[in-house]
This record gives sequence, structure tokens and C-alpha cells, in this order.
Amino acid sequence: MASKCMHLLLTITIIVTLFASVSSNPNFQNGPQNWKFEFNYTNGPFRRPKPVQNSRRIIVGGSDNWRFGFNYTEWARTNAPFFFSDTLVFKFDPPSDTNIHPHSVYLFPSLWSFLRCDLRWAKRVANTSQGEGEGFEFVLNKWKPYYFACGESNGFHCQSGMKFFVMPAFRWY
Ligand SMILES: *[C@@H]1O[C@H](CO)[C@@H](O)[C@H](O)[C@H]1NC(C)=O
Ligand SMILES: *[C@@H]1O[C@H](CO)[C@@H](O)[C@H](O)[C@H]1NC(C)=O
Ligand SMILES: *[C@@H]1O[C@H](CO)[C@@H](O)[C@H](O)[C@H]1NC(C)=O
Ligand SMILES: [Cu+2]
Repeated sequence: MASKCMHLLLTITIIVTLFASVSSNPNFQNGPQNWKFEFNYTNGPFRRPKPVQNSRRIIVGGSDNWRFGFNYTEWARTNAPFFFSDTLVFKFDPPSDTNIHPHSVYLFPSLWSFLRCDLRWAKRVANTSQGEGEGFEFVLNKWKPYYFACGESNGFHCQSGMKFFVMPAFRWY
């Protein structure tokens, strides 16, 4: 009886500990998705995947830059594939008297929040001022899906087309 009680107590403790460590970490960037994709087959018998040597610098939206009223899902579809170590460049004007609806760049933690433009757990990677000049640069340096969106106007920009999803591909040598 005593040992059963101990067992139950231990199980509960483990569950509570696990839950606490997960829930105390709402910042998804520190989660398992942050695991880097690294190969080291230097001495292995395999063909080894390498990051693309001439990584590209891609302006998001092309000459349209990062703007309202443009369908970036469509843009990403026609410009795919994107490769590991490519740099995405977001260009957008900072807030000013003539630019009262500026943009930003957010990353969603999941496909579900991306589809719903639910910004609650999204991480801002660029504020409204960071797309100025040469633009905000984001390197695709992890092997994971990236869910980008503009985070302004409470998700309205996102819902209107300022979002896209990228899964970096490897070039095989
Ligand atoms: C890969 O492995 C080799 C041999 O074990 C080692 O010399 C080399 O430093 C490793 N490279 C990286 C990037 O870890
Ligand atoms: C945006 O971020 C930059 C760089 O981190 C910072 O210098 C600037 O003050 C921020 N601007 C706003 C409007 O938050
Ligand atoms: C963007 O284009 C895709 C198809 O390429 C379409 O499914 C989607 O509804 C469009 N989004 C908006 C906001 O118009
Ligand atoms: Cu916007």
C-alpha cells in the first residue's frame, strides 16, 4: 500500500515537473524546434548534405517589397524552393506622417496559428522600423518550417495576404 502511494506520488511529481518545464517556456524559439540541423558525415560513407555555398539574398515580394494588398502565399509558391542558408529580405518603410500603416515581421510557432493569423504566441522578429533601407534580413538557418506574417493591425494585414510559409530545402551534392 505504501509503495503504491509512493509510486502514485512519484508519477504525479514527474507529470507536474514536465508540465511546468513546458508551460514555463512559451517562447517557442527555445523549444525543440530550435534544434539545429547539423550533419557531420566527414568520414562517413554517405553523400553529405551541405548548406548551399552561394546562398541567395531574396527580396520578399520582389519589386513589391513587403506591402499590404499583395498575396505572399502566391509569391512564395511561385518562388519556391527556398534553400537552407538563403536570406530573406523584408523591405518596408518605417512609420511616418505619410506612412501611418507600417508593417513588421512575425514568426508563428505553428501551422495552426499561421492559418488563423493568431498572433498571441507569435514572435516579432522585426519591428516597424527595421525594414528600412537595405531591409530586414532573415537567414533560413534551421531545417524547419517558417511561418512569416506581418503582425500589424491585430492580424488584419496577415489575413489580407501578408503571410507565407517556407520550408528550406537542401541542395545535395
Ligand atoms: C566533423 O567530424 C570530423 C571528424 O570527426 C571533425 O574533424 C570535424 O571537425 C567535424 N566538423 C564539424 C563541423 O563538427
Ligand atoms: C526597432 O528595433 C530597433 C533595433 O532593435 C530599435 O533600435 C528601435 O528602437 C525599434 N523601434 C521601435 C519603433 O520599436
Ligand atoms: C492568395 O492566393 C492563394 C492561392 O495562391 C489563395 O488560396 C489565397 O486565398 C489568397 N489569399 C488572399 C488573402 O487573397
Ligand atoms: Cu503589414
